[in-house]
Amino acid sequence: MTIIVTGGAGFIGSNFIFYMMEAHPEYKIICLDKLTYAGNLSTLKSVMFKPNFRFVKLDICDREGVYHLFEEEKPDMVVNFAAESHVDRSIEDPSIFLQTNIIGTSVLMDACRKYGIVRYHQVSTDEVYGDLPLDRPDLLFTEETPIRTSSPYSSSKASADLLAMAYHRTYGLPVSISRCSNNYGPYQFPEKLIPLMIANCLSNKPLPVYGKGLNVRDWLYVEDHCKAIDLVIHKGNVGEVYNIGGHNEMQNIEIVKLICKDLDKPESLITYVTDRKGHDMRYAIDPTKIHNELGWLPETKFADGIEKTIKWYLDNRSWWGEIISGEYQKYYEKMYSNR
Ligand code: NAD
Ligand code: TDX
Repeated sequence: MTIIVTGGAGFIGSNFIFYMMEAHPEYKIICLDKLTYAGNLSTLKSVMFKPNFRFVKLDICDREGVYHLFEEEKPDMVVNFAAESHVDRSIEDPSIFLQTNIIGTSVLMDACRKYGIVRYHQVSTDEVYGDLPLDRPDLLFTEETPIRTSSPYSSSKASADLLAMAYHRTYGLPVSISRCSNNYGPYQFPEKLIPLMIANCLSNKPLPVYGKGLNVRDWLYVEDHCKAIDLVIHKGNVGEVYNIGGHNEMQNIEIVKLICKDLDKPESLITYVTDRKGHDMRYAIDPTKIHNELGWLPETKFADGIEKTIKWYLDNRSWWGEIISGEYQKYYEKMYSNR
């Protein structure tokens, strides 16, 4: 079995590669990644020279390059993680989100049609369902919840999902889609809530909480997400959507306070800043379908997952230290100074 994993130099894609190379040592894994600001080749150093692994620097929008790779490798499956993934960046400038997340997805699926494939899997997000009110804890996103997006990011992801379903219906492409809640764990880029707060705490910098910090996210440890995708691509039905979530809703402010406590830093570092435009209030996934059909359940308790994550950032300062000392500085200044 040969699997192309796109976006494998990013957060979830790299964790998926590590997971798959352990779980299926007989598979060949090809990582296709453009190495944008969010992709980091050093993340893959432990697998880079394994005989059943290949890294290819390529943009998923590059049709000729993608077709050439398919011709060479004849993959059995494609798992598409490649995306522009940060909501705040999409609010600043949507264009690259439309290019990579929509056009890139169509190029990959065209290659799958042209060369034949047993499965194309689209890694999507709970953000395609919009948000839920804070005062209705009984409401959860199911696979039947209508698409109702808020940000350019979520709109681009929803567009890709619609295209994937259309390729299944029109061309019979064996497509599956998973929509996951917020992930956390090792190798997450420090622009996202949890690693940003850990990195700022460790540098005694202010902790910028948007609005009142009451927004709720449903946190899932990244390895549990990887296990779910492994199940969906092997045992899930084509033409189906599977929601993946941790049943672990928490307010942003609770998370930030917990990180302060764990790192023994004062809560006085917390600074309330101007809210994100169009900020979704609450996400909460109902994972009943994947549980009933494929037997998946999240295995990592939040208390254990966050402890492992904080320890990872403490033990791997050079990984994120390099990132925050480069281009990222300019981004941070632009997004957070005078906010
Ligand atoms: P990430 O930003 O950490 O990584 C994205 C990777 O894609 C990077 O390695 C980047 O170089 C690569 N990439 C970007 N544009 C590319 C292009 N045009 N061609 C090839 N490679 C390109 O993202 P992540 O957090 O690991 O998310 C991975 C996927 O999971 C995304 O599709 C995202 O929408 C989805 N998702 C993420 C979360 C989360 O909590 N992080 C939750 C649900 C779904
Ligand atoms: O500095 C911050 N302060 C803050 O209060 C940042 C970066 C975030 N926040 C808030 C905004 C959100 O309510 O924390 C929450 C989480 O923010 P992000 O880490 O940016 O994640 P989110 O916007 O929820 O989206 C994530 O989950 C779904 C991923 O980035 C997406 O790729 C995924 O689809």
